[in-house]
Amino acid sequence: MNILVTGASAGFGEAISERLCSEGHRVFATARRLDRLSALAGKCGPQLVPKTLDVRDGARVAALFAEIESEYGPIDVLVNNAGLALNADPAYDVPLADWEAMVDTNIKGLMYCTHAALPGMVARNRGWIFNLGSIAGTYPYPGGNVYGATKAFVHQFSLNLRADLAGKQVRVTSIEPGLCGGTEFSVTRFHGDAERAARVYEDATPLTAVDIAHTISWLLALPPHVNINAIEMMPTSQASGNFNIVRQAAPA
Ligand code: NDP
Ligand code: 8X3
Repeated sequence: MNILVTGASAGFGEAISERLCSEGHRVFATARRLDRLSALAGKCGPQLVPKTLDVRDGARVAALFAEIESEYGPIDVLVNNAGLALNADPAYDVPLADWEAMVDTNIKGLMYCTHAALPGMVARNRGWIFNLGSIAGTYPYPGGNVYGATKAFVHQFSLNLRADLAGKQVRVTSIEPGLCGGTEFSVTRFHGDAERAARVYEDATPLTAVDIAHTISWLLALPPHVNINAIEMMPTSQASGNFNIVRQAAPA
């Protein structure tokens, strides 16, 4: 199959691309850092086709999808993985630019890629879109503010797509992991503070990018009449917690 993965230069996207190449698919590995995609191509061989893409650029998304389809044929599977969290401070302390970057990437970028791929999938009555959501889209936590809200969008958008696609062979799955280490996610979130990022995973045995790649590979093996709407994944070291109660004097 022809599979396009966004955010393939690191973390989940890199592991997903590598895994799907090893299973015989042609993978269009996209991200902004071409040097990292080229290194991945060196590892995976000619089945991995690196392409530069900033998902925030809607015109470039449309042009790249059209270019790939005319050269290689239709995209059968889209993995909307590119995304980021910026900042874990309380909402009232976060620069607006961080919120905008998350909305532009996690919501608008995912929307542009879906808009470019979906009509062809419907016309061919064949396709699968995987969207990377997060447990942050379901469970609020301090500092989750706009990041969690963008992932709530991913969850609901995925379900709404299926509502429009009922009866068609176009599948949509929202993959919603919890704590997952070994990627650039937390370093990006903490604006390059690697020590603080490492503390997030200390003694926790988090999920890994390979676990996410394994899940997509397993889903792809399901029979054609099965659509998994959403998958919530956590390491065994994590579970949903209690509501927060701040014990203090009653407000005046
Ligand atoms: P990483 O930071 O390791 O990788 C993010 C990828 O997204 C990189 O390849 C980066 O590439 C790409 N990217 C970022 N911005 C853009 C952009 N504007 N255009 C194109 N590509 C972009 O993160 P993870 O692999 O950990 O996360 C992947 C996805 O999974 C994200 O959507 C994240 O929100 C979600 N997720 C992560 C969890 C975790 O704990 N790690 C848990 C739950 C969900 P480049 O910089 O080269 O463009
Ligand atoms: C990443 C998981 O819990 O850091 O989406 O928000 S979490």
